[in-house]
Amino acid sequence: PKTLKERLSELVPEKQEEIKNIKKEHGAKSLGNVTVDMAYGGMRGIKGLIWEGSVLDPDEGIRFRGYTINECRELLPKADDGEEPLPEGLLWLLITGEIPSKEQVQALSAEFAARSAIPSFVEDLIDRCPNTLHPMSQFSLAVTALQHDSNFAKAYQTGVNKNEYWLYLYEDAMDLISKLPNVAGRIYRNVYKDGKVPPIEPDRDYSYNLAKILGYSDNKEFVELLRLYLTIHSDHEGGNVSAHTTRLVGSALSDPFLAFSAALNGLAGPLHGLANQEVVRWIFHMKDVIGESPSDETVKEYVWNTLKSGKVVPGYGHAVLRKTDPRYTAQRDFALKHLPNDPLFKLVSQLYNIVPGVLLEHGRTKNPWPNVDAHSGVLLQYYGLVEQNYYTVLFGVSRSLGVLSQLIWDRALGFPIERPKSYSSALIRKMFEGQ
Ligand code: AMX
Repeated sequence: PKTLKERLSELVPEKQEEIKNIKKEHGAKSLGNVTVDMAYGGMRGIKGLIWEGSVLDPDEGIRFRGYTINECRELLPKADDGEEPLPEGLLWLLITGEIPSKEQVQALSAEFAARSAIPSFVEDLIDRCPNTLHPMSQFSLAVTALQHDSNFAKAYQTGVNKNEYWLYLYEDAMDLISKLPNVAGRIYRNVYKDGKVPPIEPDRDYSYNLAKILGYSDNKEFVELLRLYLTIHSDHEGGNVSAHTTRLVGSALSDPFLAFSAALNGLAGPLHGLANQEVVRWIFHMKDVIGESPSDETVKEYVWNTLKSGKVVPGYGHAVLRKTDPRYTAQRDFALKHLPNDPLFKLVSQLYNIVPGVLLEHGRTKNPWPNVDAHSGVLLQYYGLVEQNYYTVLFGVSRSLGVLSQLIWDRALGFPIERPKSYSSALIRKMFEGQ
């Protein structure tokens, strides 16, 4: 069977041709109106990006290359000992639009393991970080440092033809994804354990190896959880902060290491990826204040108190989604199957019954339903990975799959440097009030 790079090499010219035709046929057509409110409002609703890997429907949720999360769970190849999809297969799907064979996915697992070593100066850099430095900051630092070995940056310096950019981009993307378990695992071991990092096993899948480095691979259910986790956090179309940052920074022809470390800095914000940490912190605080098995009434009061003190309810709301996030539902399914009686899961379920009603009554948020981050922490807690400040690092490992898939295409399709137009408020007044 073909390797991923071989298949991609066939697809690139086809896709280039397709885009040329789309632009020729539809290039002058409008995707919608841009209002002053949109310009002030975080560009919400402006359709101004092309993103091939996934599209987010407000009601239905994400589809990866046209496949829902449930379809991916069913169709993507599994490990011999597992039922959840292997994220390697999702990467293949995101890059090519095709469901790979089990053999092709196994080849990717082996390739990731073979490329996984990180330079010793990056190990030293991570080891020198104080344990008080947030794991996401350490993660971003280390990814920036991996830039040292960027194929793309080197090729650019030697004056490679721009038609070949994507080939180097591809190598960097594969290197970066492969090295993330060693980076993320080392941070975890340093900050929370004894600093000893076990080796990657060349014949095991990516999620198993990440679980191993973290110290949880003896638990098959945890490995399964990681397979699901890494699959569903990978991509959420192009406008979210981490995806858009990767695109934006990469468009300056900064290499994938620089683009992805910038994305991690955005993922580290509490309104984006850090929400998974914040959810657990918020629930623990709730337990401290109102006890382990609170009544619905006291939970409701706690949620109201959060809102009244001018804070967000973490894990709820979304800029695009208007229904329960299918990534939430997939994790809830997992919990119902593997930890139905866990007390923390019961609290998460109780919140699911109560928070949307409160947010609706509060009347501000456009979407009262839970997002992916409302559920991920409770699963990790159950298996003993209790250090919530670490959770966004796992989100980051997964997000690499989606954003780097697209970055390869950005260069293959010759997307230009991003440079939207801005106005000042003074100019807005002048434009619409005259004078
Ligand atoms: N709790 C309280 N208020 C909320 C809220 C929540 N969960 N979600 C939205 N709101 C408020 C907004 O702060 C805003 O208030 P304002 O009018 O006073 O400025 C108002 O409702 C309207 O916001 P919106 O249009 O519904 O949302 P948005 O597109 O501006 O923001 C998001 C989306 C996710 C940032 C927001 O819902 C939020 O802050 N949620 C909590 C944090 C969170 O879970 N983030 C993770 C999202 C998923 C991810 O990226 N990983």
